[in-house]
Amino acid sequence: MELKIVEYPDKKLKEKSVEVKCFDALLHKLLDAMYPLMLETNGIGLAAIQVAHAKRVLILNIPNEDGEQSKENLIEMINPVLTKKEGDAVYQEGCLSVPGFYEDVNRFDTVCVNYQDRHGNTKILETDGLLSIAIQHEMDHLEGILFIDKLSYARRKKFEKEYKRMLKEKKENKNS
Ligand code: QAP
Ligand code: CO
Repeated sequence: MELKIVEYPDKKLKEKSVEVKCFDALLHKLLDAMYPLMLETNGIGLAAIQVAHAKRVLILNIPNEDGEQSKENLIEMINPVLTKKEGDAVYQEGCLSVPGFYEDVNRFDTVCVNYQDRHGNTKILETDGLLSIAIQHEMDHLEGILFIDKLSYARRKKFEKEYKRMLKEKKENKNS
């Protein structure tokens, strides 16, 4: 399966993803193609809408103490639902769909998430720290929400200015 990352300001990223009902080979193919792409692009989390598939699917792979990612730590979540959100956390986030921009975002500290694995088995995970932030970030993608949508008016303005400049520079590099 040939996948590529959809980047802001592509309107595709605003789409609401739909529930997965078929835990079939096609779903497995999508998941299997998302993981290597996420590693190649230096991501720790990726939602299916970021590769133009509007399904309630996301993957997470938090690096270990040595900063290394491994398939053993890969989490695949289908149809995730938050059942608990507690405390406050601020984390400087980035996104593969908004390359080169990072900003502080307010999140919950601890979450409990119910989801299904690739076979349709129900799972429950309660977590905090980076994994909790990543889950909240990726679940926002399923609703068509980006981390830049959660910034204050002033910070959003700063983003638009910086990002436009970045896109312009990219274009100029291409044309020269
Ligand atoms: C979401 O984000 C996330 O700008 C995953 O040039 C963010 O993997 C989870 C990335 C913060 C937890 C905390 C971003 C790679 C990767 C870039 C990512 C870039 C290259 C972002
Ligand atoms: Co993202």
